[in-house]
Amino acid sequence: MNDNKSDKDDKAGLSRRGFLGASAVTGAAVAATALAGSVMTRESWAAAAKDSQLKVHVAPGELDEYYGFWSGGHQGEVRVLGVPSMRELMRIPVFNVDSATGWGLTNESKHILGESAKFLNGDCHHPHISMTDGKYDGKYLFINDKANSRVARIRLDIMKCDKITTIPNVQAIHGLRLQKVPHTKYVFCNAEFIIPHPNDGKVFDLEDENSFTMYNAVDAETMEVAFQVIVDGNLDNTDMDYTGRFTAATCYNSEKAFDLGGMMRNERDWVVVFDIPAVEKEIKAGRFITLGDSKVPVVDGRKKDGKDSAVTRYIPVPKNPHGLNTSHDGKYFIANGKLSPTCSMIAIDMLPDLFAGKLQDPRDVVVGEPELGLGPLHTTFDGRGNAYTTLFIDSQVVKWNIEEARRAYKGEKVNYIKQKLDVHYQPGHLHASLCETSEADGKWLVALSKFSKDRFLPTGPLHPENDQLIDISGDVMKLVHDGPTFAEPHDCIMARRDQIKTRKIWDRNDPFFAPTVAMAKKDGIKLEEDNKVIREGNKVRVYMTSMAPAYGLTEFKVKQGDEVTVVITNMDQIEDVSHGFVMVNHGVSMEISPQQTSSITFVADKPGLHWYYCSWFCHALHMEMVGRMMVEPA
Ligand code: CUK
Ligand code: CUA
Ligand code: CA
Repeated sequence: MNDNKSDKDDKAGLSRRGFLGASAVTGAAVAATALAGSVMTRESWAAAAKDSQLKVHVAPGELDEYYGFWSGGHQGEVRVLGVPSMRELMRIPVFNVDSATGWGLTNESKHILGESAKFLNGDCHHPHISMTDGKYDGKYLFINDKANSRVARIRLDIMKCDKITTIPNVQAIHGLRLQKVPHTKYVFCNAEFIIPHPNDGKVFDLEDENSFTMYNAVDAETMEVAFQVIVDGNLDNTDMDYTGRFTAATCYNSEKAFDLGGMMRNERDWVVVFDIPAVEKEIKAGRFITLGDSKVPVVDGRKKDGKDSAVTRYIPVPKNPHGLNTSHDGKYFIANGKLSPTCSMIAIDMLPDLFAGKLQDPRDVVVGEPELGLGPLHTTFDGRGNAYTTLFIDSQVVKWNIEEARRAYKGEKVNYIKQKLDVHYQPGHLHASLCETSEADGKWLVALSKFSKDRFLPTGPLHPENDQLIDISGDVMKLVHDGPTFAEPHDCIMARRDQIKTRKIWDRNDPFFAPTVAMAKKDGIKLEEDNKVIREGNKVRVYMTSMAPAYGLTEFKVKQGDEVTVVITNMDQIEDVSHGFVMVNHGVSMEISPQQTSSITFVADKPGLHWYYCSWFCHALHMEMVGRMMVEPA
């Protein structure tokens, strides 16, 4: 199967064969169920792929059926792809700095980044689209930043980030999901790592009761943190139900350990379930604390002396679970086993009884625990009663029937495994079209594979990842496309193209550049007409318009050491005529799209003549779209 693998790779156990060999041994125990489905060979899926190639091909001039939003992982951006072509349409810089658009350089983006503009890195994992009545409403996309504990919002009408919030008193925002019904009021996000409180360097022990992490809810409109809930253990992934009452999160570090061995000590970790209206009730009743300088209400969701809190329940599941997915029918929270070959199905309709104290054992709500294969990480749904789970170690996607798995748990002899498809290699997330909504349509599935190994032309030691497109519209999964991606999407989300409505040109009243408009107003400037230089001490503001192929000002004069702010308003009204502004040798670059105002501030620290030019090819005379900054020596 892997003819071009070197012996060296095989010895290191890193080849495809090596991985398979390892799983074949340990997989023997689960072989009874594992082999029940149709196992595809390389030959059979190649043949199957041929059939579906026509479906994937989006001919020149045609448009994709779906928008896909891909996390850019530790690269920090969001990428927009068309599905099924898997062509990259756009990049939305968020936690990174982007030289083309000027994200992280312009005043507008720095205003949005706020305090955290000092960080030039990010690590995003989970992009999710806002919902109304359990369906994507196309308004916003939210994404986490694990690296600097932030949550960002992207406006999908302009496909720009418009708000970023740093979550206080926690470290590493990881799992992130949205309220589905009645609409996305809250963005729920997990702080993964346990830290001491206060984290002032006096205590470093994690076993102390003042060491904990928190579950966080951000108001989707204001992007302010609405509340935090202290939990036992740590938090990995999360999702919400379709009633608006419960959310759930996986915990892999119930041990509160700080090393690998310690985190695997317990036979079981848990899924923690939150009763959101109960949290709101606690806050209303004043039963909360605050931490440090933060005003955010904090509710304690930990067990006290073995007794449950008013807002949480802990459901034991096999050790170190990872993904947490709500089935599209709203019936189950599915916790993915990772170290266990199983997924745990939690019946959401039994949770009210669990909270009401009517159940003997929290495990009573686990109504299915199908054995799927090695390393289940994430699960998605096709709207036809099937679930699809990634098997990291087996390098497969396994398709299984949800209700049959429930019946099997009760002892019935049913073969819930429908198919196992090889993917290449080691998949993390997977995502089916519309799968997080009640409209899951079972057409396309993307498996986000962590290793590409031999699938693409070699690119040196650093390899791309491999996002594979799988046709799930029929009874059999068919692999139809390999998509190389740069570091590391983790997760993606797909919406029907009619669910996303974008603007063609900017609205002059757009809040995105409102602070700049306010500044111009103070300076008595009409942005749409004026080409003027305003001086205030050593601060100089250069206002100009742009219209292909010329800037409103082709020269301006400042003094060495001046802090210069260039504000440009693009008066072009024609779709797609974006201009740029680059001041040579000053690290200055930005985008100004039709009807947009953009601004950037820098110090004119070198005397002499300095050219500026337009960086987006806008006109036959684009090269001539230039000007000069003349800096007089101090
Ligand atoms: S996590 Cu990366 S594969 Cu951050 Cu959603 Cu599971
Ligand atoms: Cu304006 Cu190029
Ligand atoms: Ca553990």
